[in-house]
Amino acid sequence: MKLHWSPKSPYVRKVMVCAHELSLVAEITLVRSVAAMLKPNAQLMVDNPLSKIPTLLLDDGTTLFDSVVICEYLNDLAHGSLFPRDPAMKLPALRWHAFGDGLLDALILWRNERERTSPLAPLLAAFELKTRSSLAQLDQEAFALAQAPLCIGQVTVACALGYIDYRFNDLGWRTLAPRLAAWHASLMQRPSFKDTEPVDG
Ligand SMILES: N[C@@H](CCC(=O)N[C@@H](CS)C(=O)NCC(=O)O)C(=O)O
Repeated sequence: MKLHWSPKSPYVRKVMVCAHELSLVAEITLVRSVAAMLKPNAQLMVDNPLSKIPTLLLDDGTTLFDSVVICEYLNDLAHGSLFPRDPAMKLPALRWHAFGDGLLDALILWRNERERTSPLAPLLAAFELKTRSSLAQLDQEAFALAQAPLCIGQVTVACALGYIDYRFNDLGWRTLAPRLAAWHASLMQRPSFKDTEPVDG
């Protein structure tokens, strides 16, 4: 399998955390691919017309995207438990996944806007408000996040928090969400998260 990959992308990180947790890292060849909203990547678009990473190429030529599809594929391949089947576990897992991905989507748009020459102030304010509200809500869910077996939900929420550390360090999110910060700190002890911390390059 080949993965269009970057060490900076939080969506790629989701896939790599799952690959570590499922002992599949050795099966994946990483292809460093640059994906930027304003610069469609012709080589990447051969495999994914949306020019987004992560994109996974299987040995039979099949291509898979986006991140959650790849994560579920890897989970099935390894007969893992990152996508619970029991409805009592499945719905919270999918909700946390949607929450984490939605937060990531807002953070990426916030960063794009912030980097424009003349950013729209109301848009910046809206993204900040959504981020702060999400952190407050997730802080209330920290105990549940800690109690539930590790699944795609916690992986995604943790990757969103890692992206805040990487790109929005000045937000001081740990002060806003101390219980969430404690849960995050204990999760970061896992090799799957330690080995996938975002880095420039
Ligand atoms: N929903 C997608 C989001 C992937 C995504 O937006 N990745 C960014 C990199 S962090 C990207 O490829 N951006 C390029 C673009 O939007 O053109 C997923 O979960 O895989």
